[in-house]
Amino acid sequence: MADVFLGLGANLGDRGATLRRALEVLAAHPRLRLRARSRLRRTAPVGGPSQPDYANAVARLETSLSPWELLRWCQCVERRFHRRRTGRDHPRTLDLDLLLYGDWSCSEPELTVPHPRMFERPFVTVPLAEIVPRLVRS
Ligand code: A4P
Ligand code: MG
Repeated sequence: MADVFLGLGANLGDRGATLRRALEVLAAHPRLRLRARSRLRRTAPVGGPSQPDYANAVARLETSLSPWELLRWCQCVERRFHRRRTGRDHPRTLDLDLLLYGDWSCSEPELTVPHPRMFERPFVTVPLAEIVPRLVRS
């Protein structure tokens, strides 16, 4: 079983309801178990065009899915919440980022883990520190 961290973000539609429901849908996979989730936070958008504020959260899961299987499952859940890919950093109903997958690493364009920008972004580090204080130095 791998110890996995996912970043969740939404800035279109009912952001809070989407993140809560998305976590339920994600964790309903028979090979995934939700271990911890941060509170939802409202955050100002970083990068991209002018767009609404985000709701962000981080979740810790345990899984027997491979990293690539987990990426595909995340993309499937994004589609279920009507995610449309209009461009990088554009507003979205749901974004699921694979932040960490145990101590595994990969730098393919389709899957870069650890997520390359995670430690620069307070909308990731703040909720991450809430659930695993030792992972993030303050
Ligand atoms: N991909 C590569 N590595 C990963 C990974 N570790 N996890 C690939 C998930 N996907 C990964 O993703 C584009 C491609 O990245 C996918 O095909 C996947 O195979 P995407 O979700 O379509 O595009 P994106 O999310 O716009 O791009 P990216 O690079 O993931 O952006 P980020 O880093 O997710 O940033 N401001 C606030 N306040 N809160 C936010 O949540 N999010 C972003 C997007 C910008 N500003 C934000 C927030
Ligand atoms: Mg993304």
